[in-house]
Amino acid sequence: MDRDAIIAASKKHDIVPGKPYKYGTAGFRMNADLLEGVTFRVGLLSALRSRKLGGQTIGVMVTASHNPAVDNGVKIVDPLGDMLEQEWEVHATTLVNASSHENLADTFFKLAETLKIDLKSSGKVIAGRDTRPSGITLVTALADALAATNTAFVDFKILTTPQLHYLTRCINTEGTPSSYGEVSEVGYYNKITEAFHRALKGRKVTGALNVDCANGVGGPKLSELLKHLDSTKTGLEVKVNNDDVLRPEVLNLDCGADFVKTRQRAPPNPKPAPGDRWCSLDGDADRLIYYWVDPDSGFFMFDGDRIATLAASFIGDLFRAAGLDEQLRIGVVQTAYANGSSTKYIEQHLQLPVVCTPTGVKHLHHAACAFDIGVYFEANGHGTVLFSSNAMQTFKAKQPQSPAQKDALDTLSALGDLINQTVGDAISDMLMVEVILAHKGWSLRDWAMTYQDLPNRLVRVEVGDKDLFETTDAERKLSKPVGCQDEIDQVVKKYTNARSFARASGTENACRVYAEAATRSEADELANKVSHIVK
Ligand code: NG1
Ligand code: ZN
Repeated sequence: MDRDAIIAASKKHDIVPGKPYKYGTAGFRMNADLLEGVTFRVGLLSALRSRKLGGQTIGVMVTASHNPAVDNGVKIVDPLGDMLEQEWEVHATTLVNASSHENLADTFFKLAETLKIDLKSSGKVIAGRDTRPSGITLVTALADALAATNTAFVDFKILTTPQLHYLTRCINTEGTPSSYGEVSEVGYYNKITEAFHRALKGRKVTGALNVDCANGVGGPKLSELLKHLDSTKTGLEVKVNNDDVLRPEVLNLDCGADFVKTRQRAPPNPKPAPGDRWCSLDGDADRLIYYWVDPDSGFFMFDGDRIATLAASFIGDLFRAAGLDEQLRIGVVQTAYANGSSTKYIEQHLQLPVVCTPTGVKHLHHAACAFDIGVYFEANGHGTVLFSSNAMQTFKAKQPQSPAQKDALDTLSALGDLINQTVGDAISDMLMVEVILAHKGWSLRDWAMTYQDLPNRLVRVEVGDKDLFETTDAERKLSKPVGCQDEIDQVVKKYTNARSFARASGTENACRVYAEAATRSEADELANKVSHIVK
């Protein structure tokens, strides 16, 4: 590999000095103007990563998800479609913070030496980007880094984040017994829609579904997927809304899953009519929130916790019907942001174990792998259901003792193919929800009745230095600043069924305070008081 070539290419993609570049929960994410040099350097790192893993293909996704249109981000996807290994996040940060083009080249070769990477071997990287116009410049910077390091590169252009994860896994498993699917966007649609038809087992979805696509990449991709669905067979009639990707400024603006979850209301446009079924995707289509306007009681939201409980309850029923409940283990993984009522419902009503992990999908994903079936969702609607290969094999190998058992085993198999196994996927999760509601014969009202959320409030608190805040116990307690947690505990004690915690955000320069309590006013008051403690 040629040092001069790396330096020459780097000079075309200068880095803005003096910024705190850190590979966080969402990779590098910030104003797009700061990202060109960062993305070039991420290209260098992915070239190393691919070679370290014996030439397997690494994915790079350029997106800032639910953040405003002026932002962008870049993150690395490991060969099986999971997030970049944690140890390498540190290498990414080191490389991106190199002080000059020459220092960058030195850091690159030093990393290769320390990590015992054979730079003469071959490497391959693929990329995808959301609909942000800045993505084009960033992918060009990435491509230049890969050219300078003789790394094969395929640009899949505009994709949802979960599609890029899917493609990464497909490429690396192609031609093996664990092949994940055809390496193309059409392959993704074929796999999911075939599994959706199969999972319904002749049942029909009732009622049209309106989808708010946040004016992001989910809009055109959902429209593409719908071409592969036969609504006369499935009954699923989808109306695609907020799919304007030609005006970048409207991306995530007053719409999308993040808007609905944080404002706890429907997007103003188009206004949902009472009784209509709605769901929202976020800007890169990896988060999903359902909602409807109850003709009597008004807006009602089904967030990640609701989706997790729905999936866990259905799969639990299928396990019993298939006679697998003694043999395979289902578990649910949540974060501290999960509503206390959902946790109670899973543990006490569904009788399933719940594990709490720190925020960030990589933590949830990892914990979910410990179960035969691991259901994981962040409250914000990002999540999926992981099926172990042992579970998938068991569904196929087990001899059914009755038609009902066969039905359950077939449905489980189909769900394993329908649900994206690499990462949370709003489109695939949406079809999963539709399958479950069709099987249960449930309306959104039935789903809403399963448990009652505790009123809650999430507040963003500006602090001088968020790094002063350190947590323990899966982020449920502050270990630093010393004394802060005691003050929080004292306040929480004064409220009924209350819980509150504070932590530094991993994606923004602020702290977040979460509070829940028996009533709306108590939850608000508690959130306020804890915010004052943190400030
Ligand atoms: P931070 O900023 O660390 O709270 C936010 C979300 C996470 C996760 C990441 C990545 C909340 C409270 N936090 O993390 O759940 O999705 O962004 O996008 O929603
Ligand atoms: Zn997202």
